[in-house]
Amino acid sequence: MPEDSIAHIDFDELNRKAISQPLVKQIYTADPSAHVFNGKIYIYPSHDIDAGDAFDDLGSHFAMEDYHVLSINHPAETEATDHGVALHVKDVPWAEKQLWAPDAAEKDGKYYLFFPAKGYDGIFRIGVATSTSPIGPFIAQPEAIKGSFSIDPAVFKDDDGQYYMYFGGIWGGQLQRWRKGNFNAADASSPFAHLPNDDESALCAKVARLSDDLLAFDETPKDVVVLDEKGLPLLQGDNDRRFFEASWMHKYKGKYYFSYSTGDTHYLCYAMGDDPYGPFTYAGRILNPVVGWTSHHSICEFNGKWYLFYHDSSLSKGVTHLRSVKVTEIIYNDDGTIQTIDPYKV
Ligand code: FUB
Repeated sequence: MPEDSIAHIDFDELNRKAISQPLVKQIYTADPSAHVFNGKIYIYPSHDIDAGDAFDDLGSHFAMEDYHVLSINHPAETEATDHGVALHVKDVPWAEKQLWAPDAAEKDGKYYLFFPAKGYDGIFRIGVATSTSPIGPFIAQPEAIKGSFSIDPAVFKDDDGQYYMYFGGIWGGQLQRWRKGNFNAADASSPFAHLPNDDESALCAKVARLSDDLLAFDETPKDVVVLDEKGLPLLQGDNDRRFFEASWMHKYKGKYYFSYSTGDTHYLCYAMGDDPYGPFTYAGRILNPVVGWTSHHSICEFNGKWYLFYHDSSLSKGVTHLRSVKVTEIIYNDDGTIQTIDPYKV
């Protein structure tokens, strides 16, 4: 739900209608990436703060400085444990600001926090930090991942033990500036410069297999192509369905589900495929718009049920950059499609 349409919302009423409540209320959190490690659910969110930056279409108001890890023992728990600061931007040598949506992975008892941040050159890249504990503290690598760019890393471990990173985001996420392989700094203040025309194929999220130590790309990132019902790539002008940001990958009954946010139309959508590289065919909406401009999620299995971790701005009464993470169950239809969730009961 865009910010300009919140003026008349009765937030007490909205919170009564909400299908779930914030998992933490003492801090603002967003972009929740949930994983089950050692039988417990760990949530890796952005830590939203009000740094005083004005709203703009580049997302300058998302000026986050650190990450906290949250945990719950079961999705029915109403209050998550906040494990405190796991990584601060001042401890990331290459990063200046804007710690946006992170993700985490575990391999051989070691934990990896993947995160985007803007460097001192104003360019978003993706870094990695490691820890012996799922709650950190995490120690950042001295440099961003070589060949990385843009935002919103999501790391998926396939059944064969290979790890893949899905990433990217348009507008303030700068993906459109990398269309020719190098960062295009022209028209720096415009979130729309360098986007394809509406009748051209939409910009795609990217996917790259990770190296064995999970600290590097093992290949040049490839396009995550989403096809329409005719087998044609979605068009850039198809704002209700095309990729904007917030990639996630999960596997259900042997199918790969690539899910993402449509950004300016505020949907969480998904597309299905038979291979981690795609192509994927658009399959529908997972979540209708929430209060707040952004929508961002993860999907996680726990004890045989599937859950959507998402956020909204209901606790802050609609402030775009002060969001709260929530969880609700996902229901699959027999054909593998996902039932669309309304975040507020009608
Ligand atoms: O939290 C900052 C940015 O907002 C994320 O990186 C995007 O996915 C959007 O949720």
